[in-house]
Amino acid sequence: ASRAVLSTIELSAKYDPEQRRLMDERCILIDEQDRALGAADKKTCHLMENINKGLLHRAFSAFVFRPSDGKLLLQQRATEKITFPDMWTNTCCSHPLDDFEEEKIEEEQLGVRVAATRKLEHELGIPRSQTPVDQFQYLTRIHYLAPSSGIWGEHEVDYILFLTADVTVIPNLNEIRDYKYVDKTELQAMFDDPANSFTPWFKLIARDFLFGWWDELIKRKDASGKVQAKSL
Ligand code: DMA
Ligand code: MN
Repeated sequence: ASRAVLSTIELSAKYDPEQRRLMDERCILIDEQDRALGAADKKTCHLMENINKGLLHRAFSAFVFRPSDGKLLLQQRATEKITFPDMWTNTCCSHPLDDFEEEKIEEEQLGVRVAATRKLEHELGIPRSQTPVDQFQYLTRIHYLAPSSGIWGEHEVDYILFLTADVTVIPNLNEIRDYKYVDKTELQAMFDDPANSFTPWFKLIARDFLFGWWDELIKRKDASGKVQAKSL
């Protein structure tokens, strides 16, 4: 997509002021081979009008598992979120930013690892010391497109990161409404209950990858109790 043809809008006062401010963050633009092309603000990147012209950016989805029982930490997005409000989803998703030199480093997925550590602290209040960048296991990256409501949507190459760690959660209520730990059976029961809504990427990752990887995670629990995920 050429920058010249991109659309923008004025964010109305109906949106939460903090979430409006965060729309000024600068995402990393990429091509379909995940090669960096430049940067654009988060607002521009998430307008369906631009996504329909091919605009694509880099993202991550982090999944934190509790070592003692292998349960996955889920979050419910805050009502204040501009995209996909109130939906249940994996532990934390966001974008490596062009605003930070470290988050642009591609070797060993360092940029997305640093961004995951930053956002686990911002959204869930998890101290950075509990999420060292080298402890994340990189599984794969997926290219997906999903409309949200109204003018908004997602179009990303999403890096999937697993972390098995004991974490202290102090929720940032501007970002998340609720959180809970679930095992596979409990997650399936949540999916089966029509009262719950889920983000499209979490449904996709759960269907195609998560349930299989989760088995590996549990099987590979070694004598020390440390859980290892299989990298594909
Ligand atoms: C964006 O997540 C990333 C993915 C993988 C959908 P998000 O909307 O939670 O990001 P942010 O909270 O930074 O806007
Ligand atoms: Mn995005």
